[in-house]
Amino acid sequence: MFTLALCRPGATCRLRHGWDRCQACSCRGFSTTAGQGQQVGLQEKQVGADLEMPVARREAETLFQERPEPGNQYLEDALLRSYLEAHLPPKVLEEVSQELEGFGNRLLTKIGPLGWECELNPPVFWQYDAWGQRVDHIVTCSAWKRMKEIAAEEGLIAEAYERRYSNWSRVHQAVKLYLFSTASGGFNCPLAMTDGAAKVIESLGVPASLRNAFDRLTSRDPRKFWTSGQWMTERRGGSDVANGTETVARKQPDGTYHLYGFKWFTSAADSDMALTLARIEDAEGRVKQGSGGLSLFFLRVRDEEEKLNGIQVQRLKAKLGTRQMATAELWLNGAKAELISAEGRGVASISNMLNITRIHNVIGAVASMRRMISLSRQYALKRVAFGKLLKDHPLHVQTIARMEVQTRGAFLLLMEMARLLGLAETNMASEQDQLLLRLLVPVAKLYTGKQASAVAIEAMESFGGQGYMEDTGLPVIVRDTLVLSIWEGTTNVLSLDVLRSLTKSRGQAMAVFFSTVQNKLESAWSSAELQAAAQSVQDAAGRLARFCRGAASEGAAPMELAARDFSYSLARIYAGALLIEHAARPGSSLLDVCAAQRWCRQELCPAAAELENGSYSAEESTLDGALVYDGSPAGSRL
Ligand code: UCC
Repeated sequence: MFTLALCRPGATCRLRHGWDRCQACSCRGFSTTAGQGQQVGLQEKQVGADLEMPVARREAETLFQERPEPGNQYLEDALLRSYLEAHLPPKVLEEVSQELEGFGNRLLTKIGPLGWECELNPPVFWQYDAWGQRVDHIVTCSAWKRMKEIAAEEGLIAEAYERRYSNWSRVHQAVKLYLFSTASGGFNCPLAMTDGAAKVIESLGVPASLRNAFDRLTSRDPRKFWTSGQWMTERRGGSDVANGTETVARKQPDGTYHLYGFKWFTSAADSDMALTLARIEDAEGRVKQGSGGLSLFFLRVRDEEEKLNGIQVQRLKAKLGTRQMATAELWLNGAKAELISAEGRGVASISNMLNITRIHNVIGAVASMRRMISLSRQYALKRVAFGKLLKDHPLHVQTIARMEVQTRGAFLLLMEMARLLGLAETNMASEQDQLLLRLLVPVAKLYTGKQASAVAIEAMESFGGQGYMEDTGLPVIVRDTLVLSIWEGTTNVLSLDVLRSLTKSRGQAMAVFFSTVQNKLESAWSSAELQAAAQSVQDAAGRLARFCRGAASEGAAPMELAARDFSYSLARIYAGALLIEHAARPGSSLLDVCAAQRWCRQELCPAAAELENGSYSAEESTLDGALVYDGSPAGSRL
């Protein structure tokens, strides 16, 4: 329902602009929002005045609504600040908070507008120059280039490798990336891979031949800073890398290799270097198939004269989202590369990169959720419907509150991974910590990827039709969020990775999981407010333990069918324990307690619930097939 009112002179207009665009308008218009503290009654008087305008004139006026205007993201994020206060040593907290406040201001005033510019000026591909020469030039906008400089200046990668805050450096870096993510104009993607490449090189002990690359990937100097690609996907396999990779590597007399093949998706194709997989040919030109035939290579994308290194760009991908960032199809036609893993250990080596980019994926997911909720919450303070502000409609507020609970659980999962990674990188992690981290990365990636899509779409809906309008910037966040459950491993592929991590640890990872959950609940048992929530988590953990024992006796097939529900159970139980732990700390807020209680009211162990429903039986699986293929003679299984 619209109320009609005069637009304030000088009020901002969102037409053809993002949230932070034009200051030029001073028009009369239809207002459907009330400024903070503004009374609806005043608007109604104005309605009368507007109605006296000639109808034709009124129709020509601008629709005017006040935009939601979140402020400094760091200062406005109560959960983030309380997490840092609870965990960081006081001296580190003081320094980090100061830096984050400044960064929050820079995001608001400088980086956010640049991010929007990246969206408005996506990369373009020039295959030929005016004179018919093939140039394969990916042209990016000046804002994108500036983002790269800012990433270096802010130490968005360097922070993790300098370790100036010892084991807390990863938490610090994760928080900066989280704040940066939705303002970054897609630059969070190359940063994820840059971090992953630095991690791989560091885990190799930074060999002399890779020293220059490592120093550049982790540099704070914008003139030196490099970004990296991660070229894993080929036409026959995005998920099934082991069987889908066709690229071959031919050894050269100088010990380097030339790569020949076709990379089907290469994100941030304007990067300076890449890590990629290929099969080494033997003297007879044969290659070994499967995972054991894959090795990991380092290559520069261009040489010192900016000429492509035996690479041809076939085209840029037409994507649903992340359009600010160039994703390309690349022919490798003799690209000079260096072997950096043991032969046949390519997948295991690149998994160091994968685990980092998966953590970045979680960062992106939590950041999107947080951003969408901030905008939605702000809007609810201004938008009037049915005679009152949205914030005064309990159903609307309940919807935002449910998103908030989801976001809080996801945020604490993220911080937990960053904390464990920080311990691992400063030799302070126990074997148990490392097993837990290996397990939590795919769990958090798959769970938050799905949550983020759901929350982003729900939050978009909270703006009504406005949420669907391109120039509000909201659809951009939604589009860019939808990829998070796909790239870096889909939900099902990651569910299987969860099983891989359990099998590899011979069940130890589960034991660590259960004991850690128990420890986190410890402080809640004496709290009248949190006892029931803690009991729910404990019960769910008990059901999951029984589920595991049953699955162990039944073999791999039912476990594969249960993999997704099983992973969701791990995520919900662990996030529940984290929320409770956070709420049970001295000085916690009512909201911390309330979020923990509400999280724990959902089904925390869907694997056990689905097992009780018979979902993983052989009959159900046959029926699944029938449901999908019934009526299709080619596919029918009955
Ligand atoms: O590149 C992409 C987009 C880039 C954009 C990045 C931006 C993201 C951040 C965004 C910010 C907002 S997308 C392409 C990504 N591709 C994938 O994620 C691949 C998905 N597929 C898988 O993850 C599969 O599970 C594979 C490829 C890992 C399966 O390979 P294999 O060879 O069949 O698997 P195996 O044989 O089980 O594992 C081989 C070895 C084993 O070690 P060993 O031999 O010692 O037992 C495994 O334990 O690799 C080890 N391994 C791992 N180790 C496999 N996965 C892992 C892991 N995650 N961690 C540790």
